Amino acid sequence: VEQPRPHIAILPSAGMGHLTPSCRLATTLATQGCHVSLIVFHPMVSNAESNSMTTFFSTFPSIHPIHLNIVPLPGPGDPFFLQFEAIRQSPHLLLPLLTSSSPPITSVIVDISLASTFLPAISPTGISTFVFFIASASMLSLCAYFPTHIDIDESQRSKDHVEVPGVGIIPMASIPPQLHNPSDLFTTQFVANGRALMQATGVLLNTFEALEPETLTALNNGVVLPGFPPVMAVGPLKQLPLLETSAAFPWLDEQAERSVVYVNFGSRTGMSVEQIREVGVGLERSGVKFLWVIKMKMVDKEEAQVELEELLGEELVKRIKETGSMVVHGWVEQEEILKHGAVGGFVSHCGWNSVTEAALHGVPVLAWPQRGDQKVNAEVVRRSGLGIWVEEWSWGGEGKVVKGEEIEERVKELMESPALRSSAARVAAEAVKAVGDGGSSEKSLAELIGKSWK
Ligand code: BUP
Repeated sequence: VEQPRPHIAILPSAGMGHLTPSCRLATTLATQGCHVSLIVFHPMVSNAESNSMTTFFSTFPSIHPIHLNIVPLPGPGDPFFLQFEAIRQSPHLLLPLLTSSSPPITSVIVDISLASTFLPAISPTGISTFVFFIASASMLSLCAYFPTHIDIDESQRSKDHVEVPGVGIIPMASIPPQLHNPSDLFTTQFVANGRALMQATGVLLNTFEALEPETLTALNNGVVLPGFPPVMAVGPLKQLPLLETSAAFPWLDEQAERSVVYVNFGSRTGMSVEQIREVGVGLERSGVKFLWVIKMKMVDKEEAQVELEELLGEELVKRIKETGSMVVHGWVEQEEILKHGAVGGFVSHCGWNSVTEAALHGVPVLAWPQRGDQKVNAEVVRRSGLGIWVEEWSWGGEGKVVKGEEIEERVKELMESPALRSSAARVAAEAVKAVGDGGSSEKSLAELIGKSWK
């Protein structure tokens, strides 16, 4: 006789930074014996998303897909935030499927960016709702507390920072730039979702105890916000087994252990051409072999096939080839790279998934946040010992250009510091312990599955 199992539906949001952890959570829960459905809204914004979902469902046939169609909202604006908004307006499409599903759905895990419209819509069905906060615990504390912060009378409230009770001071310069503008679409969603967190049965995080201990304690003890739901740190979530490997690996296989610096500023960088060239100068001057992934556009469909010579200049491209480094203009399988023994450092925008992947594989990080929550994440990187962060370096697209000489110095420090190497290794050991037998993240996962019945 088959044991009864929870049926958990996962509702991700748009963008690889949201889809990737949801897919990882789906397979993790399926491995633990849960029925899992994954809800996908079409059309998707980027090719990376549609390609990854096609591969995902064919690789994991036990995960049940729920496909829904929405009408994209017209611009102007960030295409991913517009997609969040289009999905946020669509709970009515999902509800009939949730309530008629067989076996019956016992709980729904909703991406934070969709919380304020889906939680109240699902609640009357009696199905329990969890929020998947796909960023750091630090960022969760800001999201939870920010509505209280803006409710404080303007004359009483600090203009320089947000002080999150039990967590500390987050300078205004580190919070997502959009939050400085109360009428920005991101800000209105952020505040509404922050308020909605209180309605959840629990909040899931792709982090682990040893990476953000004080923040997790402050959240779970109700210090950040009294009565806050249980926060379950279940990370770092495991990489999905791959069908194909990227072209970079034969090249990596030929490199000496820990000799290569991997450079990737995320899929939505939009770094200026001038800054990209300075990165090239800095990498070259450092004398370290590099694997550098360049993206020019926010959405990969618009990524023109610019010749690297045109972007970086013929001379630099020639020298890169001569010195045996590698530049890729497009998508790579990042975690395959991070776990490769030849990689000794990671220059990263500090998207939260990238941070957790570096943590799991013990790759020291040179943090260079570009936008959104990435400065908050960079602070976690620095505080935990996973890496270094040069706070004065500008956001991407801010206009100020960091010179090649400065980049050179920091890349050398990243690759040569024995203290950094051993502190990153310590973080990795803690990550492995957290997801291992009896580890903190494993226990939180069991707690989530237990609560999914109620
Ligand atoms: Br770029 C890139 N290959 O080339 P984050 C990313 N990834 O596998 P966020 C690749 O996508 P932005 C690539 O390993 C991570 O799992 C990466 O998520 C993978 O970035 C995910 O790091 C990206 O959280 O920013 O915040 O979504 O959209 O700019 O990448």
